Amino acid sequence: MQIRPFLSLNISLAACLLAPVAGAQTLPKPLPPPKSQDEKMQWFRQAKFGLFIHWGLYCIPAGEWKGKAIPGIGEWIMNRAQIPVGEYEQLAKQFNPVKFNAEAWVQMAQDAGMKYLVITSKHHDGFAMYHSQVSPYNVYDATPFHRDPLKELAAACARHNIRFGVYYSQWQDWHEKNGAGNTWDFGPEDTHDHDQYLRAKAEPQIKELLTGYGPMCLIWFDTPRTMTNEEGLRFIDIVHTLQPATLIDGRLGTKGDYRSMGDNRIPDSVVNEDWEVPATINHTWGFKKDDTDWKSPADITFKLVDIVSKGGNYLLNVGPTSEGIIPQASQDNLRAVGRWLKVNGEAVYGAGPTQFGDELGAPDPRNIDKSGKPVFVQATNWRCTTKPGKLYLTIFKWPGGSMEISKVKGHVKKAYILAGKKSVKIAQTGDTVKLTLPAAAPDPIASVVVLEQ
Ligand code: H79
Repeated sequence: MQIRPFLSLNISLAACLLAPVAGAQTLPKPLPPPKSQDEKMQWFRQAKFGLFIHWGLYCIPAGEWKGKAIPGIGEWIMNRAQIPVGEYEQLAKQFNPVKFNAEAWVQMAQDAGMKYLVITSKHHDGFAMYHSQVSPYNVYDATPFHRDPLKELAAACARHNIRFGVYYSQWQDWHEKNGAGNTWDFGPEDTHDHDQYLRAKAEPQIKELLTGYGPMCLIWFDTPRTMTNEEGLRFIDIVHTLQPATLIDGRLGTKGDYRSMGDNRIPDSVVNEDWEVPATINHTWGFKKDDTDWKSPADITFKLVDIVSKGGNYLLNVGPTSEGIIPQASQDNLRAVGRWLKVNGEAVYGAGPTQFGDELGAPDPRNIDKSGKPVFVQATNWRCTTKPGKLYLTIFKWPGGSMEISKVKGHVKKAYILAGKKSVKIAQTGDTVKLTLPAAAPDPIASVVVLEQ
């Protein structure tokens, strides 16, 4: 019959339009192998700002166990409260985040001006947040939710042109007797057969993630501890075989594609290699109900521009609740950063580090730390980011009237305020450029002055 192809086409079209809800998700094919390391890193160097998401069973206790507040980061509650596997597992039966909406999360990332998204596929607690065939201890098989949120997020990211990646804790696994970290159930670490764990769970799960979720922009490994170089290379081999374009972070226990700084550790000065800093928006990664100390839009914007001016990327975390909601304050603050980026993003995306350095701060010789080194005192007036022929001065503390920049390399032809392209008068003497500025700051968060050379 002639009509059949039309019918099936219409059905698949309808399925595609209804895709935001659970069920069949359309995912693009993985990317072709990059021709060089530069080509492989290209998107990462452009992106600069990513959304980290820590979501797992720990969002249910949300920092409290049996009526007691458990100090420290929320996703560590199983460890900090020494919860036996048999008890912690019971949380899965309660996990039913009916308000989860992949489309809404990805829309928020886009509104915030973020270009990639990295979500916990399995944290140290061992619970897979996707439909794994390797272990039934996963969100699809062990919970009443019975959906695969990673598949829904990967599809939403593809629709919004946001790159999708996963966090995977490859060494610690507090649910398995051979995983690292759980000594309260499984005894001392030297009785765990870590290599067996890698072969039986971590490696097969990484293979699943690289085959069922479309293009994986990166895998964010964490806490390699005593992992060997040889064990790290086995993961690299899997990634290179299945998705050669996927980046590997700096915490695999062997060399990755870029350097990962410590959690919330922004370096004091320029680091001349590809790097990223993972950071919290309050003081926890996984949701904690009593942590409401949110970083403000101005603070996040400063940290973003500061990081870009030092050559890095900012992977900023949110911790959704057990209902599937990203806390409203996180959403509001991120969207405010996004509004700033809509106007000033040219100074951030694809921008290189400062050509100065003195504006970053200086060590204080009168203040010596425990290791005998002078403590670095950060300056916060302005930052510089660069593109060929352009210097972007993002000014956080508006000087009012005028500003002098010294050690400028080369001749500055013209200057203007990025928002509205309003021209700024310049006078250059040698390597010093004097800018005549409006008395009041054009933007309450920060204003960008562009110097063209
Ligand atoms: O996923 C996030 C953290 O859970 C993870 N890395 C980021 C991205 C991470 N794993 N380990 N660490 C960070 C270092 C953890 C240190 C501590 Fe603790 C956890 C300090 C307090 C709780 C371990 C347990 C050391 C003291 C108690």
